[in-house]
Amino acid sequence: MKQASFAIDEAQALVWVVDARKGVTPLDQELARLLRGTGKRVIVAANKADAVNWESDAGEFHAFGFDDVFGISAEHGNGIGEMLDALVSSASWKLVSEDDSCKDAKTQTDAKNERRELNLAIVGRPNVGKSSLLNRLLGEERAIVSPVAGTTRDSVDTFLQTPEQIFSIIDTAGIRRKGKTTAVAEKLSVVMARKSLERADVAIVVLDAEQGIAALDAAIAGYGVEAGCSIILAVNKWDALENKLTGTAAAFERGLRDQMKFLSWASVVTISALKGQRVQKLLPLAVRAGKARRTRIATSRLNEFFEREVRQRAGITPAKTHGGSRLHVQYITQIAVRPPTFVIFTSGGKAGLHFSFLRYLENRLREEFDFFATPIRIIERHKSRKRPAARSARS
Ligand SMILES: Nc1nc2c(ncn2[C@@H]2O[C@H](COP(=O)(O)OP(=O)(O)OP(=O)(O)O)[C@@H](O)[C@H]2O)c(=O)[nH]1
Ligand SMILES: [Mg+2]
Repeated sequence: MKQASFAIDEAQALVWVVDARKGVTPLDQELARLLRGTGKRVIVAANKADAVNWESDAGEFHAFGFDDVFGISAEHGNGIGEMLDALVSSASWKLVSEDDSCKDAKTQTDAKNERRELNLAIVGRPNVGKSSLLNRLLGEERAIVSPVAGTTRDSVDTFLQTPEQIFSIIDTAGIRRKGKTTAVAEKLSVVMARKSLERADVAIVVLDAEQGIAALDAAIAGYGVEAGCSIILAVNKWDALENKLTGTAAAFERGLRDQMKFLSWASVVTISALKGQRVQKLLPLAVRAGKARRTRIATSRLNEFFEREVRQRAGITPAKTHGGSRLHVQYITQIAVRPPTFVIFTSGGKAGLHFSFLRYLENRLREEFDFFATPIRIIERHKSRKRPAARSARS
């Protein structure tokens, strides 16, 4: 203990390793008090988190009141990157108090922003104008750093620097049609899109206004969501639509949103890569969407929001009553960024938050914290009352 206290004195920040499988023990509570007393920044590393639930396993350790809690597996390496990110990104090495924690989170985002480039993927089915759009973006900005060959032979990353941000833009390679049927080319375009999306923060999904929205567009956009990308829907070839009236764009957008209901939160812009119309809107939107995607909300703020917007509102119930017992929400915490991922801890009743409840919560989270054009994930973590027995059965 003497050695430990010497190490604590010397340290700028403390990484406190707890056992995720055991959960919170009385000794942990004791230690938490001690560590809080040092006034130093404490990062809680909940080790041995299980392979599937490694993020949410850490959740109960939020109860200590430290802002940074990460589920990690020292053995498999899960979660370590996120934890190190948090460790090095903070400019202030003090214990974050309830009031300034949100300000700190914002500073963290800003500091990261300056250093990290934003990975943009331009995806879409064949011939919608992806390459034309990239060329137009580069032409408008006139600030190309250098084109660099991508990791695969098929796509090329281009770096673009604006005063605000460095972008790495992937133009998803087209498939040469020669000898290939349209059906094959379309299938391949999905494969290529998925490859680009894997590395992207923000996806610009290019659509063809002339041809209208196809099932393939929704499939590609869906993979973007699955990959956790922020989504901007760029309705291209707007110049080619004849007889446009004032309401045409709004009507098109309505139809588009109707066909892609799962993307109600995505940003939509009508553009012409050929003529350059509104192309200049894309990068600022991407910056905003990228920022939203890595926003971290302090647990204290989240629960204040939850109390005010969910718990106190009449008529909002998390789930149906089950055998006379009701599901209770204990608290909510954000366990990851890129994209923002939340865990809701529930107890009693039967696990399974209602779909409409989750939707309401997602919408309110979006409004409250400006999660612009980014997917949000919400995970339920249900605790039966007899937790220790369930746990030991697993190990
Ligand atoms: N009218 C009009 N035509 C466009 C626009 N953007 C692209 N095109 C045309 O659409 C065709 C395909 O453009 P590309 O930029 O090669 O499309 P792509 O998505 O990169 O195609 P692949 O790489 O083969 O999948 C070309 O003939 C372009 O001139 C636009 O805004 N308006
Ligand atoms: Mg192309």
